[in-house]
Amino acid sequence: MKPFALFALLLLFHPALALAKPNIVIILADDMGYGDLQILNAKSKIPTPHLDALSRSGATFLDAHSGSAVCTPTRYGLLTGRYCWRSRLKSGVLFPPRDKPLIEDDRPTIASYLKSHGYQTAMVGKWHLGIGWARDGKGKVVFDEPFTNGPIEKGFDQWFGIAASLDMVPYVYLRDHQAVAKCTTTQKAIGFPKYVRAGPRDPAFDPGDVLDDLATEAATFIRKATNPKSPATHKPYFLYLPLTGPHKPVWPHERFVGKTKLGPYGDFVHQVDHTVGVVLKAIADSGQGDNTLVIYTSDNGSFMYRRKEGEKHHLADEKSQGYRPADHSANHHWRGTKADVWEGGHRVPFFVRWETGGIKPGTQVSRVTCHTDIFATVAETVGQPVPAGAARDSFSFLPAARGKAAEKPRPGVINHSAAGVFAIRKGPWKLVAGNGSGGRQGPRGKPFQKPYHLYNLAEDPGETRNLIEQKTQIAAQLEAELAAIRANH
Ligand SMILES: [Ca+2]
Repeated sequence: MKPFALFALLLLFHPALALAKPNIVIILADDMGYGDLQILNAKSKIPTPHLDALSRSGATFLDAHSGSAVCTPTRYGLLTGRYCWRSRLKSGVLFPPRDKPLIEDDRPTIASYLKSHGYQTAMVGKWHLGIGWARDGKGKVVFDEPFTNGPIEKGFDQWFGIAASLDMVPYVYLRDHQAVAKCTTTQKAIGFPKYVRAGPRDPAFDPGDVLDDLATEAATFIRKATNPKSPATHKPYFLYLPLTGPHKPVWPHERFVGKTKLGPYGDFVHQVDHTVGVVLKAIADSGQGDNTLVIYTSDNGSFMYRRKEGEKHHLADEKSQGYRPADHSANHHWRGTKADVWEGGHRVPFFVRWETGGIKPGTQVSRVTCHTDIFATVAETVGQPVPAGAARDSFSFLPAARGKAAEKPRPGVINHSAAGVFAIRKGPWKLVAGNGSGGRQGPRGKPFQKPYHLYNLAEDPGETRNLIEQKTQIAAQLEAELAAIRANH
């Protein structure tokens, strides 16, 4: 045999040699705030050792943003590299089973892209992008029958998880194209913290077990995908792991209850950290951890409010959905909360680790980044181009994670609130094209209603001094760029 042919054969059959492309793991927490993590908020009393260690072992993006301040649109933007406000969903989230699948039929996703480049692709966790449920003769959704147009149709070889948020129907696990059990009971509505809506439920489904079940499923997938005896092992893997917490229901497993002094929410954040630790251990145990790109982030800010002295708060009454700043600042010093166009709505934890990819431990990145950028980053990681017309709002942050300057500046990052208020970020400047939060904090205001807001986040991170009257030229430039990005389909 000629030496070249022998080398080619070795590449084919020797997993360590053939695995030039890295494994890719994206872990997306649900509603975890920037201030929930000790590595980002030194005053936080919630132990988050696994996430703190992940941050230290790679690049920490200090100015990263979810594509939206709520669940569904962020997930659309992350998976497609395209802002969700370009889709049919202009505000709010999908509600199952009413709403039809959101990702357009021919739209590439990170999963379909990686599958086309030879990856094993798995999703474990919360979908919340709509499912094509089966319907009876009267058009009523039947959760027990096989469904279509879920994660499998969007590029995942396999899926285990839940349809939408953990406080939404149906309360049953779904695997690939079918529920794992029948919903033979009805869940009654429960108030905060264990908030759930009423609806169909598998009697064996326990919200307190979900984070553990997702961790077990993810670890099992990683073990199988990297098993040297498996015929698929020569393929790298992609795991998308959207966790269900610390979103409501705030329902920590009993072994975490009381582990922090910050009530159920603190205990639940601590459990999310533990859950990530289980998955990181599986990655390390696979022996392929160094060549695994791990991205950890959250889909929007925390829903916990700031309480003033004298107001009800979570430590005095766990039914209260807010902390006094002296106890905990779930969204750190950022203004507002989940759903808002203010920083608290979408400034999120963002850690990127890839040791053999040249990302050095302890790297801190100040570049403004958005979840939509993950698609182009993944493409650069794999070394293959983004398909024509795909991921139009995606700009690779891999050079920044490697501590290098980008070849060209990123266009402004668009922030979008639950009610559809736009903002644009460029350098230190943020223009809000509306007259309020567009979310939960008052005044809520309306999209494109004046007076607009302009802030210099370098000098005023808390968005307290509106400079719209003083800096008219900067405001006009940002307004023009926002209009150009929105018009450029
Ligand atoms: Ca969320």
